[in-house]
Amino acid sequence: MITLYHSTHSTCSQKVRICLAEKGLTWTGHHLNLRAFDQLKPEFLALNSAGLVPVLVDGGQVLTESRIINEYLEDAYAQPRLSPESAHARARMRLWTKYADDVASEAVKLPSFVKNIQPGLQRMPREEALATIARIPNEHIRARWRKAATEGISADDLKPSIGRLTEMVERMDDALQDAPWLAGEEYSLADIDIAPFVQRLVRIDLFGLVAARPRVNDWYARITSRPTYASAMPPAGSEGGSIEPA
Ligand SMILES: N[C@@H](CCC(=O)N[C@@H](CS)C(=O)NCC(=O)O)C(=O)O
Repeated sequence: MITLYHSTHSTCSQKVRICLAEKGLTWTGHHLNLRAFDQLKPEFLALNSAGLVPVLVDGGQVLTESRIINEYLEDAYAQPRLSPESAHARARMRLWTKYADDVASEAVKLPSFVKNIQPGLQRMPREEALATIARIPNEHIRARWRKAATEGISADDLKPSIGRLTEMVERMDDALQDAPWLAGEEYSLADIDIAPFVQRLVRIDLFGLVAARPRVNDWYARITSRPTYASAMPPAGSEGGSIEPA
């Protein structure tokens, strides 16, 4: 039995839900409200001491890190295949999944916080918010929440994120020059792992980066029209509904 601890609007959870849907796997979900700090509850920290979603439990084994979870699903449930056949294309796929993990995931955080978290957080009693934030295990993540709760994330703070997201779309545009999917001829984990960050551009008012690039726009239209994608993702632009960090 597969159990997923996740959050509707968390991009990292979305990567895993798309992969589960593509594999046709059934799973039981435990939804965490990240804005209400469900991720800091002892029962969740017992599963992932980092206090981050997603967490996947399969056959009693606990897995964290969305990229690793998707690689695990690909290894454990081989069909339908979500890795290209050729070794070169597989390497390209892994460069994209690493990029999604290292760069794209981090780049959407601050703009997402400004839209989704900061306003509500600043309405909370300051002492209460800071006391909860002090329990966040990771120093870097704790600092982000603290800044949002206190002086706030400024337009200047967002500039590096916007630069990285622009670079993400440019890299996609380059990759899609010669092939329909990011790793080449075949749809793969590369497309799955990057898709939630592209969809997030809608919510953070940066979708113009995609709209201005016909190849990326076409990729987005193809990926979002897959029934598996629709089943795993909230509708484009709905991220304001149930508010989560990233
Ligand atoms: N590298 C991790 C990152 C996980 C992560 O950042 N999760 C976010 C949601 S996308 C989270 O749980 N945030 C909780 C918080 O900021 O306290 C992965 O890919 O799984």
